[in-house]
Amino acid sequence: MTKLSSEKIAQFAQSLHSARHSSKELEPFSKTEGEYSLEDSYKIQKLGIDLRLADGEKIVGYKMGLTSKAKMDQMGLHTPIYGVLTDTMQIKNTSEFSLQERIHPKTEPEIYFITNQEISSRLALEDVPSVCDKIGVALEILDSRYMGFKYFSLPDVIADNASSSHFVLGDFVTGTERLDWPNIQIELISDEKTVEAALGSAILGHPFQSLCALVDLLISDGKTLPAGSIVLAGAATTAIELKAEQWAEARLQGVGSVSFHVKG
Ligand code: OOG
Ligand code: MG
Repeated sequence: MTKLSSEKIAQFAQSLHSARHSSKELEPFSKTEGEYSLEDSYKIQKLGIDLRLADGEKIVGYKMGLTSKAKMDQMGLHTPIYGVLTDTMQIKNTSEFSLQERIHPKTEPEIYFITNQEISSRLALEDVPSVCDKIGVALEILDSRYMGFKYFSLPDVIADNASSSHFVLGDFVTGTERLDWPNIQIELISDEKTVEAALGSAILGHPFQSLCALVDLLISDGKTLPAGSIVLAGAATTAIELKAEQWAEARLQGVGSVSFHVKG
């Protein structure tokens, strides 16, 4: 396995940042450099986020990725990962999303959490409701900076901030409301037709497990999860490509819905 120099790490972070701004696809680094470590890939991700912070963006939370079998199989990668969410990635519920300046965007249904306190130690599943003000339904818009949105290794996708582009938060319940989360139905709807559906248990056996897994990953990196963080649990179904004039919607049984309209 190649150990990347700090110059290479900075260069990759800059290439991904420029690719996002210019909507140009890159060769995955593992194709040109060979295998590199997860540790190096999170360093690239962090430098990429530092570039966004230098542009005036603010961190608002995290996204978990590859937390369901459907997503793992779609991407051919089988380990949960995380990425960082910033304020400029958020778009309003029911608003327009332009395809201009994107590479090959997709959307997928998500469950989100908003934390009500800093979390600095391991979290048990049953403690999740008490540390969340809101648990709701979201749509994530993904856009990989790599060729054809495919053929990448796990470090490549981590370096690319887990293919994040934008996200939309929709209806929610308060953390204290009791719902049968593993048996809740999640649907992805395109132009009023259900195109993907799954149960909450598709996400690591229980959607709350995703928040626990994020906390574990952050703690092992010496970080904590701040109060007020938005966390996306990872999609329970595969993602679909966006097309001009499409209405994309996600529905979470007993919770509500979220949508956006695609402009060409
Ligand atoms: C990686 C991001 C995965 C999810 O919800 O599983 C993700 C990708 O699909 O390119 O966001
Ligand atoms: Mg996702």
